[in-house]
Amino acid sequence: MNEPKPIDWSKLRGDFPILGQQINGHPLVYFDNAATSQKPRQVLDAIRRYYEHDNANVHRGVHELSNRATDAYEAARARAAKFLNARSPEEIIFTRGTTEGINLVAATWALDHLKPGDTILLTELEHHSNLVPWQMVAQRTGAKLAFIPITGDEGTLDLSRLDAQLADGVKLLSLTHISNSMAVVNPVADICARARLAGVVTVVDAAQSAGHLPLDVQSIGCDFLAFSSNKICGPTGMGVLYGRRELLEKLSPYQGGGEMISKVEYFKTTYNVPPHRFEAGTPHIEGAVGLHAALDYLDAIGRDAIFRHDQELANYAAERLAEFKGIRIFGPKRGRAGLVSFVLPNAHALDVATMADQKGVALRAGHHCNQPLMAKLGVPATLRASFYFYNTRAEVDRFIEVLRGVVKLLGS
Ligand code: C6P
Repeated sequence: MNEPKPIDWSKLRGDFPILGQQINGHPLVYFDNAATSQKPRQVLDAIRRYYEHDNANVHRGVHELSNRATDAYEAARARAAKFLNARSPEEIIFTRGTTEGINLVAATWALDHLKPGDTILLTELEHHSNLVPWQMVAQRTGAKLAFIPITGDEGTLDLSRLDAQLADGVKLLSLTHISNSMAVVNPVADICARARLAGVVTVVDAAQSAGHLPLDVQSIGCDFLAFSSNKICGPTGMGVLYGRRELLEKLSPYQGGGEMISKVEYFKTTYNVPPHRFEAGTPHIEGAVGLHAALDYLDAIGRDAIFRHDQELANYAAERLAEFKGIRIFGPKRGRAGLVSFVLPNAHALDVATMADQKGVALRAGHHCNQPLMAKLGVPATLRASFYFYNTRAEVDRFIEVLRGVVKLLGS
């Protein structure tokens, strides 16, 4: 077998104009990638090219520019289908991001199907975007919520009772692939297989996994999967919802308006076929163009290699952080995804992040939209460093050096 060609990570870093700058007189160390990633020139150029040459509205015109815009938009859909190994582009709905993707399933499948006594199964790891929409559905339908528990500070799921939980009136299971606070990678293929055996519809929140490891919706076996473009080198305000064709065909529309119809009369409307039925109004065309470029960019590197790179940085950061006395590091000891959350003794996370920023290090501090999880862990907030393929070991060393200075100043 041929050895894979070694990747020149520092050359890739050169594709990101934003990373070369100084912040507060220090070189920028950008460790907030789980919130949003930076964008390579290739994505910025694709958006610029689109506006300079092809800009028009889609699916409506008979003129050349409209045809080009439509082609670009639909080519992005086909590219997203390939990225996820969906069976066809018709299974790809463009959204504003993961949050809207999950809300779309909640507002359509869940409101159509759930009734009092049914259960929606989630995990204790979920981001508010994969919790609040289900609370709203529960309030409206009379369904109840149940949670797969986690095991302490490692945050891995306790799946020992999963089959019994699934058998207890569960109609829908929605779970994150990678936890944005705990760096846990959930075994989604195994969990979805068990859910399918129990006749349960599955939703995977891939916000933290889509740009970090290979994703194959057919081998995961989920019914729906959502991700955001902004976390994977693409533009903000753009996202993808994959839905299994058999389900999409039977789904009620999400919002009403242009594009989602096939015939409108004053008192009734016949709806368009999926995926257009779920995309009312003028879509985020340049978002699709930029996302297309981002998917090409990531796949030219290889998501396996990206995962190994990010994981190695996260392991190294966790190892170096363990040098701090009294530190509490969250997440699994083995198999951590590319981020690390931690709490320093006697130091408020926000103070630490603000002081680190003075030295050019961008961290995130807070509950990371995981308030129930933070309550479960008994902390108001954590500090989080999250990595991407353009980050380096030298940046981790710089982060540790800055953190040492902060701890010394705070006397913690
Ligand atoms: N997390 C962070 O951790 P949107 O805002 O729709 O692009 O993504 C929401 C979302 C859903 N699920 C998970 C697991 C997530 O991590 C996120 C976004 C960001 O910094 C913002 S809180």
